[in-house]
Amino acid sequence: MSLKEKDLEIYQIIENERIRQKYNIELIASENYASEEVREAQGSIFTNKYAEGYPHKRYYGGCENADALEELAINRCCKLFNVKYANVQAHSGSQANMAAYRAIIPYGAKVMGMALDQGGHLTHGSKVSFSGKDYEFMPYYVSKETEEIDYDALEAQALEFKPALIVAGASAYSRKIDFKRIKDICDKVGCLFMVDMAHIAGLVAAGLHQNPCDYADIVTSTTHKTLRGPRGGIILTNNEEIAKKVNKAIFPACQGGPLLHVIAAKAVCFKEAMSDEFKEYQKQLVKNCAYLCDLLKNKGYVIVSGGTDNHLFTINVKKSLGITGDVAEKTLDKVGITCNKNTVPYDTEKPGITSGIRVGTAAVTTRGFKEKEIELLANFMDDALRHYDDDAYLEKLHEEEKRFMEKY
Ligand code: DSN
Repeated sequence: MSLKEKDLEIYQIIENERIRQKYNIELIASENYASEEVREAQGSIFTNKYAEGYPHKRYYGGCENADALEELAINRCCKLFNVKYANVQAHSGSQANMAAYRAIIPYGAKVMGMALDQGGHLTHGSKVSFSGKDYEFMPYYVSKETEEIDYDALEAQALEFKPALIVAGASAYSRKIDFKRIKDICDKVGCLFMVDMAHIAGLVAAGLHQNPCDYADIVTSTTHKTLRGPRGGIILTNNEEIAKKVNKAIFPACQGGPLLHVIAAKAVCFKEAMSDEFKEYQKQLVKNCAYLCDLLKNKGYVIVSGGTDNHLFTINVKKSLGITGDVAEKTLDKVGITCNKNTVPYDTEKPGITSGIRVGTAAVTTRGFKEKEIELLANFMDDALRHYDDDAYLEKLHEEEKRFMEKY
């Protein structure tokens, strides 16, 4: 029997989501459309299997296929990121970060991470996340003038604060991060270096950004953003001792049995990410992002840091149009364009309101958007945002948007 016949309520909700995903223009920078093959692996019978432990060291019988699967996933992951050791069991980016911290620093250790309201991640020291509770985090900031990471200020701060670890990586930062420069700071301070490359993992895999594995002691990532795999996490390192500690930190310290069906999907995603087609996709998504950013700038929008080097940028809608990020997000929602409100550096609005919206092109590029579509998208966005208080107009625009998305 099919799900539709057995459980119509759930079937219907999934179907509604399929329709939403088909007709909406997805601009959330951390989302993407995984391939059918990734979803087939994730929906496979590996969901039935328990396999606590690691390949050939399990606490359950019947793990021969689980071992083959996880070994292949690890090998593909190491090859993709040119790194010696990979843990592919982390259920999410947050859990990857939790295990990474546990592996390399003691409770209460001093850590520096990018300020959340300037583009950092929740798990890089926010007081409402375990990270800000378990460790003594000190945020570092972007320059008020350039809105780019102020590496000199970071260095001065680090020399004074003397952290045990500096974390790099962001969820809303549109510029290339100079991992080498931060590694030099870590060496001066005598501390460890961790990179959370969740947002740019696809760009790193395609060789478009510095590979943090060349500089950091430990690298974490999710697999579902620009990497376009299933939702999940990975932890990478070139250091054998750290690798051993990471494995123990994931299991049994932070997690139980691995999600083998997700590991199967991760392995499929790693293979896809080694292809020429994937490299072309990454180049196109960066091109689309820069083009969309330029078009909006030419229409008078103020972009945080003035531009983008990756798959996302943040529009300061308050400076651009005098509206909040919350109003902008809701307005775009009304015309079928999905994005998220986002703080801008030194924001005066609360995190639930914000002065900005974050825009990413990973998902629309997967849908086949190129220059022509990006031009139409910029026009849609501009038209909608300038009519934020005209629901009748927005409704008309939404109908147009749906007809447009029919083709992709
Ligand atoms: N919350 C995710 C994002 O949208 O970027 C990861 O930080």
